[in-house]
Amino acid sequence: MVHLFEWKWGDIAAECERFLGPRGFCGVQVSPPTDHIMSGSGGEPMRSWWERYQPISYRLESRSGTREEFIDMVQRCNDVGVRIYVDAIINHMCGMGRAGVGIGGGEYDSDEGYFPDVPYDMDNFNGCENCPDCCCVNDWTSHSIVRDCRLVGLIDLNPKIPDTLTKIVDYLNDVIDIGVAGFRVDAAKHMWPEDLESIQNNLNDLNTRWFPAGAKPFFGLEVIDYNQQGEVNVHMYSHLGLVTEFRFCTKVAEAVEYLGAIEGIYDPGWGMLAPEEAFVFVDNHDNQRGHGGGGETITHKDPRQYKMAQAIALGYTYGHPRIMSSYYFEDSEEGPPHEEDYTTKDVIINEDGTCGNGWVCEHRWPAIVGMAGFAKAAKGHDYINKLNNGNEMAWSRGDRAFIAITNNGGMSADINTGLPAGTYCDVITGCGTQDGCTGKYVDVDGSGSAHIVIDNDEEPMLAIHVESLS
Ligand code: LM2
Ligand code: CA
Repeated sequence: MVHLFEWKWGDIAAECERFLGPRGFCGVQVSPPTDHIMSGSGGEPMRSWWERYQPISYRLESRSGTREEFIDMVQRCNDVGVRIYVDAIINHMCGMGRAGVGIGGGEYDSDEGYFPDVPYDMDNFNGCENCPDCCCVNDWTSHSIVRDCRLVGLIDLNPKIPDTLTKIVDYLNDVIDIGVAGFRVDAAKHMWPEDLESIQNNLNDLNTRWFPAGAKPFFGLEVIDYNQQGEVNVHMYSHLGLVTEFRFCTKVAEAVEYLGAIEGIYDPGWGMLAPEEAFVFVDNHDNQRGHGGGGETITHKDPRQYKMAQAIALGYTYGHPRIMSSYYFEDSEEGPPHEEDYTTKDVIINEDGTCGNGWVCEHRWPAIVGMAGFAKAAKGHDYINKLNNGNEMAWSRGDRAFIAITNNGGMSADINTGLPAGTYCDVITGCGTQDGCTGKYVDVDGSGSAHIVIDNDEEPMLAIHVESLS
């Protein structure tokens, strides 16, 4: 899955057809599709990315486009086998003290609980009775304060009220019927697991135009858990879907510094989720800019480390990986690349396949696309250690895939790859074009052995898999 953060629906549709489908990507996480506030009042940043985390209605009109454009994107992506996952903001609406008209035309006044377009009124929200002082989340060890009070002052929905549950379910069913495959649930930690379960129990099956009868939506639940004593933790949600594992970001950063740490990525002692329960990423839209609890995070700003981290995330066996696709930013609050009037700029694709107009498109970096193919080919196949010299590692995934990675400036060794004999294309340096292998060739002999050479310290990996047989 790739998160096309802040992309417009038309650009996503085009990307599904011209790139993601052909390259075997499974799905796209899209930015929140609903009507939202426009930030910029009282000295706050103009049109920040975070305005989309303050919905004011479930009308599908946002900075990314209209309802028609959303529907068109879902259809076109599904038609080429790429699923759409909606970032669902169902814990809250906008911040207190905000009133006006949303980008999609919905009226709102949070202090009055006035969201007529849904419609919601004050009765749909949690009150302040059980939220001492600020009525906000101010005690992370109180699970009820975390769930029932206002996260950074955002008016908090109460899905235990039947009408609130219905409204949330109607919104999710609307996009399910359009053809989305599931959800990333924002701030799931701030919702009671049993409420999420009630929501799930009321959802429609996926649209049978693209999915088998009876298929249920995917859930990726956002729970930030750094193993703090007494706090809400990821295990409380793992029966409801995949759960974000933020400690993976720290672990992968450690592994980039010292490769031998790869085998310690899954650390039950840290309270981490079991591998098959975890939704993982090198960075996400929050921690790449110091939001959402921070932590040491590697981003596109350090390309060498980032490519290594993605090779580990996509090559190792911990969790279900999501790739971040960003826009360039200086300030942590700034919104996507925009025109004078703040409409989001188109994603331009350059001659060489990179993106223009301020879009980073990490998912198009050859080493990362190559590793996405590796992950797909290797999925479900065991990690088999082939070499562990501390800062020089190599492993296979069953007899399907093999990767070598070094932090020693280069590598030259004969290694048993575990793969069938043949000539493979290294997916880090090439492959992936219609004209065949554009990178290094690797000859695997009848015993599975190959001479592995890594000579570019900017991309100190080599990876081959059964689908990169040339
Ligand atoms: C999340 N996790 O549960 C995200 O990790 C987090 O980044 C989101 O906050 C949060 N949920 C709500 O969806 C982001 C951003 C905040 C921003 C909120 C709402 O990190 O800074 O808060 O979205 O847009 C902003 C202002 C904040 C203000 C709040 C309410 O930055 O100062 O609080 O709006 O008006 C008074
Ligand atoms: Ca809540």
